Parts: sequence; structure tokens; C-alpha cells
Amino acid sequence: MKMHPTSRMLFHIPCLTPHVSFITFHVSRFIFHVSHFITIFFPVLLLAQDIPVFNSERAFNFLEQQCELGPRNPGSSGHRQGLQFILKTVVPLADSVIQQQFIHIDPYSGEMLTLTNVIAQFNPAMKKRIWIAAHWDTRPWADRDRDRKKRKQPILGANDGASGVAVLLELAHHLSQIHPNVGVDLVFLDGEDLGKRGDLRNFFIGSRYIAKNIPTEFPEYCILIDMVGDADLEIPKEGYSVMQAPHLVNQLWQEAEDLGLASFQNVVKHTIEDDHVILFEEGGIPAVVIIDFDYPNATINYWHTTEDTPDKCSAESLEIVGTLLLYHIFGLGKIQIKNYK
Ligand code: 1BN
Ligand code: ZN
Repeated sequence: MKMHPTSRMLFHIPCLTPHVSFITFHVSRFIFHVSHFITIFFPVLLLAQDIPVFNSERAFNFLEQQCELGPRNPGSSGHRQGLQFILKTVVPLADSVIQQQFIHIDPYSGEMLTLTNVIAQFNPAMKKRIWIAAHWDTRPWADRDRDRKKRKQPILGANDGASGVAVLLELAHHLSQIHPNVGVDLVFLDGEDLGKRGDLRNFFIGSRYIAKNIPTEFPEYCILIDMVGDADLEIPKEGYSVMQAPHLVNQLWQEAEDLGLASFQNVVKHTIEDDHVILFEEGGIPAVVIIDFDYPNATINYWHTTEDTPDKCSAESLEIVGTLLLYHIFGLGKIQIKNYK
């Protein structure tokens, strides 16, 4: 497995202003460097771990393989196959896999839907844990399609569904080989997109269930990823996340800056109700979302349309988000785990 040399990315030494005499300047610069080495570098060197390199090709393949199953809305054959695809991939990689299966009565049709949250655990014995989550179901209706005739069709969800799962499955490959100093649960949530437009009570069914039935040690925090495959990737901070876990948001966007990931923008642009709000409000878990809501941009929209297909996504976008998560899990992030409430 390829590794990032951790030291290449972590250190930056600020310049001193040249208004002191030559000797004073060099002596003070020496003391400055030595003291910085002791206070910053030494603990980092002790704690730093090699950071695996995200395999963007394999990740994009996970996205395509899900889309080949067709729409994965609950009740469909694609949904049943989507679950089997996730299980088939994570069971050989994870230390343990929990399936949380439950029945949901669809309020619009009265249909009984079987929903399943999947939790792939790494280091399950560790009390200190974080959740990395994504929804795996896709929306039953393309209700924002520009073609009215298509608005009752289910969507393929290359970005809205498959992209987050693809990143999680790629993370599973790395977590199976190198163990970070924290327990990690990859949480695949079902029933995220079951609500009609404007009816938020009927979205986020899987996260409502897991929030009330937490099957792991209580996590320190949760990072949700959603719509991270957009080929034109732009990820501003999200409003609820900033309110729910401001330190975690700042840490993640700082880590993105450390890595030079320019798609992460240090502005709050949208306030979006997603699974992270339910996990926080109903489960008490400090939760944030990494989401590119302008898909592909502020003037064109593929979100909740039949145009949410793999050609609108890219391996590079998955790599950007996956690289940040690997850096967070294996790198400096683990030093800073604390109470995010
Ligand atoms: C995100 C992707 N969401 C659904 N698909 C959550 C959401 C629901 C965002 C309603 C805005 C409105
Ligand atoms: Zn959606």
C-alpha cells in the first residue's frame, strides 16, 4: 500500500521579521526552531502515523457498481441488491458487521418497507469511537427533473447515495489493514430520501432509528458525507454542522487547508437538514455533514433528477473527500479528539 510521508505535509515554519541584528536574529531563530520542535514536532512525531493513499479508481468503481444495480429506493430490487453489495464488500474487511433491520410503513402508499442500517466496525473493543456515515438508499422520485414526465421515476443516485457509500467502502479497505488509535464505525444509513418535497418528517428514517437504538459504544462524534461525487466539487461549511459541532467543523476544514484541498471552502453557504441533524437532535451525537449541495453549480441542477448519473461525478472528487477523511482518521485528527458538544 502506498503511504503519504506524514512529515511532508504537517510542518510549516513561519518567517521572522529581519529588523534585528545578524547574530541576535540567528540565535533567536535557532531558539525559535528548537522550542517549536519540542512543543509541536516532538508530540506529532510520537503520535503521527503513516497515512494511506486513497485509491480513487477503486472508489469510483464502487460508485459505478452500485449504479449498475439501478435505482436503490426501498422496496425495489436494486435496493435489495444494494444491501448485498455493501455486505459483500464490508464483511471480509471489517472486524464485525451489524445489520439493523426494521420495518417502515410508507406513509404515502401504506407499503411495508424493510429498511437496513449497516454498521461496519473497526477496532470494536475500543471505547473511544467515531462514526463516518453516508446514506445508501436512493430517492424514489426524480421530483426536481426538468422534464415533468420523468418526475415519478426513481433516480439512479450516482452522487446522491452511491458517492458516499463508495468513499466509505474505500475507507474500509484501509481500515482493514492499518489500525488508527480510535475505533471507527462506518455507518451505512437507509431510508434517507423517502420524504415528499417539503415533508421533512418522512426523510431520514434510518438515522431516526439508529439515533434511538445506538448499537455501538456511544461515538465521540459523527462525520456524515453526502453528495461528494460531483465532478465540479465545492464544499462550503454547512449551517447546522457549525451549530452542532463547531470545533469539529473547524478542525476538518483546517485539515483540508493543510492538505491543499481547495474544494473545501471556509464559508457557510447552505443550512441543510440531513441525517446529521437527526443524529444530533434525536441521538445527542455531535454530528456534521460534508456535502456539495450545488450539483453541479448554482444555475444547473442534477439533484433529485434522472440526470444524477456517474458521468456527472468523478474519481477525483471522491479522492478529495476520502483523502481528508484518511488524514483525519490516521493523522493529526486523532490527537485532538475531545468533547465536541
Ligand atoms: C440530501 C440529499 N438530502 C436529500 N438528498 C437531504 C435534504 C432533504 C436536503 C430535503 C434538502 C431538503
Ligand atoms: Zn436526495
